[in-house]
Amino acid sequence: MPGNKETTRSPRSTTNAKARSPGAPRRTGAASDGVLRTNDVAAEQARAANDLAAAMPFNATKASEYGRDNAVSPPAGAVVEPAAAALTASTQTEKTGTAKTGGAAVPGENATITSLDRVRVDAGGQAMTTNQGVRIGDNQSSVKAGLRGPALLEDFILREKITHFDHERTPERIVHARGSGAHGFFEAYDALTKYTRAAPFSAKGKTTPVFVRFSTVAGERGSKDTARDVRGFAVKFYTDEGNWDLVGNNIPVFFIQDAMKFPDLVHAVKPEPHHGMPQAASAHDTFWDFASLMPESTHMLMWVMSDRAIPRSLRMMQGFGVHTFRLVNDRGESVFCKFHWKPRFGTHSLVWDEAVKISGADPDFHRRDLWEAIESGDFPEWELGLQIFTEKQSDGFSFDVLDATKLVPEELVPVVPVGRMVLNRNPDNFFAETEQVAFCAAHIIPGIDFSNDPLLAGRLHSYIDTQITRLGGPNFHEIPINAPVATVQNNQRDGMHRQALHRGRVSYEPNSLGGGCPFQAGAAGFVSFPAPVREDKVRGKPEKFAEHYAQATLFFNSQTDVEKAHIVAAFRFELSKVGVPAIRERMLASLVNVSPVLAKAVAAGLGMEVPDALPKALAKAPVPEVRISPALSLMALPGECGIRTRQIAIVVADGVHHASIAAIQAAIVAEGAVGHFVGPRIGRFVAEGGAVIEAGKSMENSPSVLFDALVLPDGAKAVATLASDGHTMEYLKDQFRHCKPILALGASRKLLEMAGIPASPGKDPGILLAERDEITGAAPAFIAAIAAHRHPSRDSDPPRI
Ligand code: HDE
Repeated sequence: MPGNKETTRSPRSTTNAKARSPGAPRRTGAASDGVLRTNDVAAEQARAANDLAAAMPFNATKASEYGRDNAVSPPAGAVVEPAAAALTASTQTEKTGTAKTGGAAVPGENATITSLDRVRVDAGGQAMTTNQGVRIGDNQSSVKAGLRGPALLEDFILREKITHFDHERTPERIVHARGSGAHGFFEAYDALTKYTRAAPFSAKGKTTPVFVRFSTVAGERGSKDTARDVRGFAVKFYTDEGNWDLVGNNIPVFFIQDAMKFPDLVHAVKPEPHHGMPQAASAHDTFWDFASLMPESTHMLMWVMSDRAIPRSLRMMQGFGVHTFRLVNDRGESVFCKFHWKPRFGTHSLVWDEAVKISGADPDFHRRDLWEAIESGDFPEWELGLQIFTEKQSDGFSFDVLDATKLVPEELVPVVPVGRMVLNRNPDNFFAETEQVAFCAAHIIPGIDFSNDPLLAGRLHSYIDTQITRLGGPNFHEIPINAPVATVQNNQRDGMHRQALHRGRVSYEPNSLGGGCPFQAGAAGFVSFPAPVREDKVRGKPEKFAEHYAQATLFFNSQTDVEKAHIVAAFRFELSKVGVPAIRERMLASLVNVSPVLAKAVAAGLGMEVPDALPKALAKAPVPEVRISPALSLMALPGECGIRTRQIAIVVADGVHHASIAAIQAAIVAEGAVGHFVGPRIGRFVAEGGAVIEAGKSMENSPSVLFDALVLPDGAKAVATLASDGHTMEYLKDQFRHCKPILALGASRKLLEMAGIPASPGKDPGILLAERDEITGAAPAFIAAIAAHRHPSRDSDPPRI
């Protein structure tokens, strides 16, 4: 008889691994066993997971799956007790946490914790059950009439399991399908009661919990993160006056002016319907056909062709509410307002060649970056700023503030900082939180109201409507991630998946049988701002909307030379993928209206003549108030975080000089960066003198595009090995081409020569040479070079990437 019926309880793991408290300083790579390792939190967690896995070296109950005796009396499954509860948790960011790790909730940040704790499930120490709570004796085999006989329909355990599996997917979002989310809080700098009675701004220091979801727009749920695309920036504030969703983008304007055109825009940019290509890309005929026939999209096109559309990190991009909103105070007075999120980590972007290569090397690049930053306690942070202006003031602007293809230049109306948002907890479950979260532009609270922006009006309908299909009915607000922390009371009843158990027999109002409850709140509740309406009912647009180019020109002219070169290159790339010459020509004709310099450069890149300018909808445009806006350049926000969270590759091989790479790792780790050891393969390498270094990544599994900077090691033997490895030259060439910093120690300068990289010290601040005993002197310059992010001076003029 095969099998052993004893339950195998492996001994408690001997690991010393403990849950790292979030916010704790990162460890350096040097461990107690003397092996030098990468210092990132993912590597620490991987080591803890390894201890757990090692405690179960084989499937101890496998042999007990066979034979009649085991079938009628199956053994219990093997169990290993983790050294710490957090080792089996989804996330280490448990500070805002649950009883699962015993962590106390931090006052003020955690109003969502109670509602989410109610549904958090942790399997630690628990037996497996059906959905009816019946304990499952055997999860390995289906029920059969005899060991070799037919499977039986009565097997409710198999049928329940397969049926649930069959329905695991819900429809993905029609746009913004690909996204990543996180929990956090918003903290008001000061009371803003002069302008608004909105709860998050009611008092200095007040905190409101938030859930944020970032997304790309065009690609499907499984598409790459680094597509050239607008990024969604949606924030759900769980305020004590109900949920407020600020559903914005990382670009302050939009392609179209009226909701009527949204399905057309999305159909044009999505994969073409006959063959379903291309995925997550605007570089195809239908998009540019539509865009070139819709001149109001030109301003947005400038942003989308700029490096804003290929951010380095979701943590390094701005967010914008896009539309003009209203703030309303408790006296019923209203001002107009635009919302801005400014990242503390600064605005940084990829370059196109890098984005393309990353999409192959790590399609989850942004999701991973956000996750790891939060896990490591380096919490992403943004400052919320408001542009506040009166309706009367806006009547005098050269553009219409109800037109979502226009921004209000910061030089015209300054951005006033009003608070900060910190993302300090990863979700426990991607589907339950990030996938099921339902944002809605119509979710506003007392103190905030809509303007008459016709694009916004369409959104107010669309979001709830789409959730009914996507989340299976009208009760999606009861899904825990969507449930407000404020009480929900109304007479809506029933519908698919209803959770609330309403008591009593009254579900109407007015009523006397329920004592009149729930009663309308009157002036204490939401009251629409009484904006006067006195015109004819028409299907049309205001005259000012007909001006399509002034702000596209403002944007282009406000960019640095490098940014302009990248915009030219992006138009060149995208239009080169357009197969119909007439569409390319039409788009070029439109660009002539933005800037003849731009049109000429793009035309040259396509081997075309510059056409005549596209006829304008408005012959005589009003004079713009602002002609150059430095705030529109990515360079305006370098950030306050130095090299924190930056990923540095330190290349190693057998025979490296140990002390110098240990010293450079310690120097960058001290500044909050992650120093990854990358070898010709993963695993251990023996340095000169016998010390051991463990490479967590290989040049094959982690190309250099995944890193912000590169260190080449000293050590003759290691350099010889690296020189003979084909990946090394690609590593170097890509780092150089993408204008990222390289530090070559000692003998490794030979590798620079082999790659044709000019290594004359001082000429390029991003290329540094140092001997093995010069690390103390070299480290500050290297750190400064990483903080500068890129060194475009290295590039030819005009820059070619
Ligand atoms: Fe959206 N948009 N949108 N949009 N949008 C959706 O809602 C829509 C627009 C934005 O992380 C959908 O739940 C219409 C502008 C973000 O879950 C849908 C119009 C801006 C997200 C929808 C617009 C946005 C969405 C798809 C024109 C920037 C992702 C699934 C009238 C201010 C939110 C869903 C998340 C998602 C409709 C235009 C931002 C179909 C009709 C302008 C960040 O309802």
